[in-house]
Amino acid sequence: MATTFVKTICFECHCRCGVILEVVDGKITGIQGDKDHPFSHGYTCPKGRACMEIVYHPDRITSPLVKVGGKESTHFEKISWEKALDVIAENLLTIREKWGAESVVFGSGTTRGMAPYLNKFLACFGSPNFMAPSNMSGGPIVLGSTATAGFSLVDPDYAQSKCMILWAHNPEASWPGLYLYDINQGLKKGAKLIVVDPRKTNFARKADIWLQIRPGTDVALLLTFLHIIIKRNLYDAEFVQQWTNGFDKLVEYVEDFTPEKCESITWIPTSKIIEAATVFATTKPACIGAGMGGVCQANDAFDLVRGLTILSAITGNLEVPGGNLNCTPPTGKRSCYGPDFDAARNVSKDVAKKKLGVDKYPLLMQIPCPPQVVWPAIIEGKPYHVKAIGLFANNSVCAYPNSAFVREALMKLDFLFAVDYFHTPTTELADIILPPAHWSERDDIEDLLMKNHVFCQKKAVEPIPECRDEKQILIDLAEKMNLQGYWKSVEEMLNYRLEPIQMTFEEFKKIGVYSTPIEYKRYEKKGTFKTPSGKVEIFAEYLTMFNLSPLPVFREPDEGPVASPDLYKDYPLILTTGGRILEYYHSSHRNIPSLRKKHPDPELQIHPETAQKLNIADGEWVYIKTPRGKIEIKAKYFEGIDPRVVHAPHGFWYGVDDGWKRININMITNDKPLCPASASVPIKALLCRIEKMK
Ligand SMILES: Nc1nc2c(c(=O)[nH]1)N[C@H]1C(S)=C(S)[C@@H](COP(=O)(O)OP(=O)(O)OC[C@H]3O[C@@H](n4cnc5c(=O)[nH]c(N)nc54)[C@H](O)[C@@H]3O)O[C@H]1N2
Ligand SMILES: Nc1nc2c(c(=O)[nH]1)N[C@H]1C(S)=C(S)[C@@H](COP(=O)(O)OP(=O)(O)OC[C@H]3O[C@@H](n4cnc5c(=O)[nH]c(N)nc54)[C@H](O)[C@@H]3O)O[C@H]1N2
Ligand code: SF4
Ligand SMILES: [Mo]
Repeated sequence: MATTFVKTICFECHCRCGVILEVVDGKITGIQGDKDHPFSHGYTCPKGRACMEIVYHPDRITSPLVKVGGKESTHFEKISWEKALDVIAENLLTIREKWGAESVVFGSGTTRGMAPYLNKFLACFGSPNFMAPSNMSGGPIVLGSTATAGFSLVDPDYAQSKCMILWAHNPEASWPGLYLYDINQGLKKGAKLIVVDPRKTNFARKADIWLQIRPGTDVALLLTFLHIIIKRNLYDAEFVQQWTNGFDKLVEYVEDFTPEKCESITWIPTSKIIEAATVFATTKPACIGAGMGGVCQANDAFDLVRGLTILSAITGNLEVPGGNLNCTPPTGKRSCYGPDFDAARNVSKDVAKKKLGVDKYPLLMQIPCPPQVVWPAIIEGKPYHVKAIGLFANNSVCAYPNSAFVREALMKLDFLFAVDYFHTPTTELADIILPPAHWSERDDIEDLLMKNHVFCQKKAVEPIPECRDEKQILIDLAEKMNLQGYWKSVEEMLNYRLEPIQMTFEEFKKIGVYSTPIEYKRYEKKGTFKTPSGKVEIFAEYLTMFNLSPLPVFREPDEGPVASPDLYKDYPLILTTGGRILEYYHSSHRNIPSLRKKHPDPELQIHPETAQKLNIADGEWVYIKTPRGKIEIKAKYFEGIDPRVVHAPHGFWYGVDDGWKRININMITNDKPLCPASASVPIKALLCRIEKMK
C-alpha cells in the first residue's frame, strides 16, 4: 500500500483552511489541519473533517444524467459525457440564435471557486449575466465600502486590535478557519469585544458589551454611534480634517439620532449604546468585523456598510495595525468581486448595458446579477427573456428567498442544466445534470476577498470515475460550441489567475502559498483614497447620480412593527433567518451522517416565555407562518433571544418528503430586492407567527 500526504486547501466552506490529505492507493483515508497555514494554523472544522464521507458518499452523482419523461418528471437516466455536452451546446447555441446571448444565464451559489471561469465563459459567449447571491452576501460590503473609502471593509485586523466589534457576524460558525485564530489572539492580549446581534451567540456571551438589537435597525444604531462620537468629541479630528469630505454635513445629519431615540428604535438600552460607542471610539486601535450575511441582507445594507466605513474612518481606524486593513489579495483582480466581474470592463458596452438589474440598480454593474432580477425575466420576459440557465454549485430552490417562485421560474425555462455532487430540489428540475470533481480531486487557485494570500489547491486523488473538474467541463463545452477566446486547458486557466504574481501553476505548486506584504495607510503614500474626491466619502455627493442618498439612510424594515403595524397585529413576532450552523454549509451536508447527527432538524430559536404563552413545548414541531405561507419547524427554547424575536436557520430540505416546501424557510421569506443600491433582500428582518400543529 502506497501512502502519500498531499498538502492542499479545504473548500467545504469559504475559509480555505490548509489541510493535509492522507492518500492510500489513490483513495483519501485521512485529513488533518496544516499547522503552517498562515491563518488556519492547523484548525479544521467538522465539515472539513467529513471530507471522506462526502467524496465517497453512496449518493454522489457519478455520471451525467438526462431527464426523461418531460419537465414534470423526476426520472433521470445515465448518458455519456459526449452526449450530455452535445445536448447542452446545442441548446445554448439555439437559444442564443433565437433570443440573443443575454438570454443565457450561468449561476453559482456562494461561488465555490468557479466564478472567474464561468464569468469568462459567458463573456466569450456574449452574455453579461453571471448570477450569484452577491446582493445578499458580500456585495453590499464591497459596494458600500468601496463607494466610501475605495476598498472593501473585509479585513479587520483582530490579532492586533484592542477593541473589536462583531457587527451582525458570528465567525465561530461562519468563518472559523479564517478568523478564530486572530480573534483569540486579540482577546488573549486583552482586547475588548462588542457584539451587535439579536441572538446571544457564544461571542455575545463572551463580549464586554452585547447589544441585543431589534433585527433590521442597524443603521439607526450606527448613526447614533456617530452622533455620540461627534457630540463627545471622540473622533480623530486630524484624520477627519485631512482625509474625509462632508463631515460637517454628517454632524448636522446625525444631530437627531440621540441615544434615547435609538433605544426606542433598536430596543437597546440607552446606557449600553453610549457605553459601546464610547469604548469603541476611545480604545485604539479598534476594528469592525461585519457579517456578510448579517450586514448584507437588509433594505439598507449598502447604507449600513457606508456607515460602518465612516465609523472606522472618523475614529482613525482605517488602514492602521489593529484597525480595518486594506489588504490586496495577490491575485485580487482575477478573483470574484475583482474588476474581472465588472461588466463595464469585461464585455463590450452594448453587452454590459444589457446586464440584468443595472437599469434599476446601476452599481450592480460591478458585481454578479442577483437571482431576484433573473426570475422575473424568465417569468415575465422583462426586460427581455431568459431562456436557459446553467447552475454550478447552487441549490437555487432552497437557498434563495421565495422558493416557490424560484422553482416556478426554473420550471419555465427552455433549458436548465445543473452541476452538483448530489441530487437536490434544484437538480431535480434540470434537463441535464453533470457530476463535478470534488476539491480534493482538482487543481485550482484559491484566493479570497479577504487577507493577502493566494493558495494552491492540489489535486490529491483522481476524480472518482466519470466525475469531471468543472474547469474541464467548461473547456469541453467551449470547444463544442466553438467559443472564441476561451481557455484551451486547465493549466492555461490557472496560469491566467496567477499572471499578477508572474508565476505558472507548475512553479506555484512548489511553494503552495504566496502572500503580499500588508501596507498601512496607503492613502498617505499615494496622497489619495481611491474615491471620486480622493477622500473618505462621508458625504458622497456622486451617489446622487444613481439616485442614492449621499449620507447613509436608516430604513425601517418594510415588514415590522413600525412600518407595517397592521401586519404586525397578525404576525406579532420578528423573524430573522439564516444564522450559520458550523456543521452545514447553506443547504449542503444534511446527508453526511457525522454532520447531521448534531442538527438533524431545523430548530426555531424562541424565547421560553413566548413559547409558553403559545402553549408550545421545547422540542415541539410547530408551524411558522408569514404572509407568504407556512413551514414546519421544531421549537427550541432559547433564553438568548428577545421574546419578541425568533430565529430560523436556512438550508433545510433533506430527508423529508417535499422538504423544500415543508421545512425550507425560504418558502416564506421575502425576495423583494429592497436595497436601492445593492438590490439586497430583507431576509434578516421579517414578521411571522408561530402556531401549534395540533
Ligand atoms: N433565508 C436565508 N437564505 C439564505 C441566506 C440566509 O442567511 N437566510 N444566506 C444566503 C447566502 S449569503 C448565500 S451565499 C446563499 C448560498 O446559496 P448556495 O451556494 O446555493 O447554497 P447551497 O444550498 O449550499 O447550494 C450549493 C450546492 O452546491 C453543491 N456543491 C458544493 N460544492 C460544490 C462544487 O465544488 N461544485 C459543484 N458543482 N457543486 C458543489 C452542494 O452539493 C449544494 O447542493 O444562500 C442564501 N440563502
Ligand atoms: N458553517 C457555515 N459557515 C458559513 C456559511 C454557512 O452556510 N455555514 N455561509 C457562508 C456565507 S456564504 C456567508 S455570506 C457568511 C455569513 O456570515 P455571517 O454574517 O457571520 O453569518 P450569519 O449567521 O448570516 O449572521 C451573523 C449574525 O447576524 C445576526 N443577525 C441576524 N439578524 C440581524 C440584524 O438584523 N442585525 C444584526 N446586527 N445582527 C443580525 C445573527 O443572529 C447571526 O448570529 O457565512 C459563511 N460561512
Ligand atoms: S472551516 Fe472547515 S470547511 Fe471551512 S475550510 Fe476550514 S476545515 Fe474546511
Ligand atoms: Mo453568502
